[in-house]
Amino acid sequence: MRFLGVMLVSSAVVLGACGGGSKDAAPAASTPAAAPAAEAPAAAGAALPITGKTWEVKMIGDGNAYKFEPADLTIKAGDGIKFTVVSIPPHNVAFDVAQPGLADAAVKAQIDANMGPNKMGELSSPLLLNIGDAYTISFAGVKPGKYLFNCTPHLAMNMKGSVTVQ
Ligand SMILES: [Cu+2]
Repeated sequence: MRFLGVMLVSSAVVLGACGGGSKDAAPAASTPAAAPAAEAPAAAGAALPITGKTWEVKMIGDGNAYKFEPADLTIKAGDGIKFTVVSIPPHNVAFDVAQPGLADAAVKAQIDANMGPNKMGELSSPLLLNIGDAYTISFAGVKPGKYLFNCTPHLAMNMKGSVTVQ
């Protein structure tokens, strides 16, 4: 009995030592736990494919004027828009992240996800460098509303448009 008692005391000492050691490790253990939370926003809003009509918008420049044609479109939920370079590239499609229509973070995340992985930045398509290049955006999963976009290279020349999702 005396021997067993010594064994129990020894175990308690060992456990105590381990307990002290784990305090030092605590900050490291909390770091991995915080990482998934930081990545969560990037996972919000998976891209959804077009389920309805694909509308056509031309991207046009003639040296004096730069425009989307048609500049304003009204589409239905699940539709998409195919933007095609007709003249004087480069053009792109960029949604102003600060516009009132995108105050809803879910809408912003859905459009951004639908714009695919090759964006120049949030809500900003890659530059289309050649005549005939096209870029299609699905508006599936995007709540009804009016969303304004522009062409980054020609924003100063008022190359702007809008899509109203019904
Ligand atoms: Cu342009």
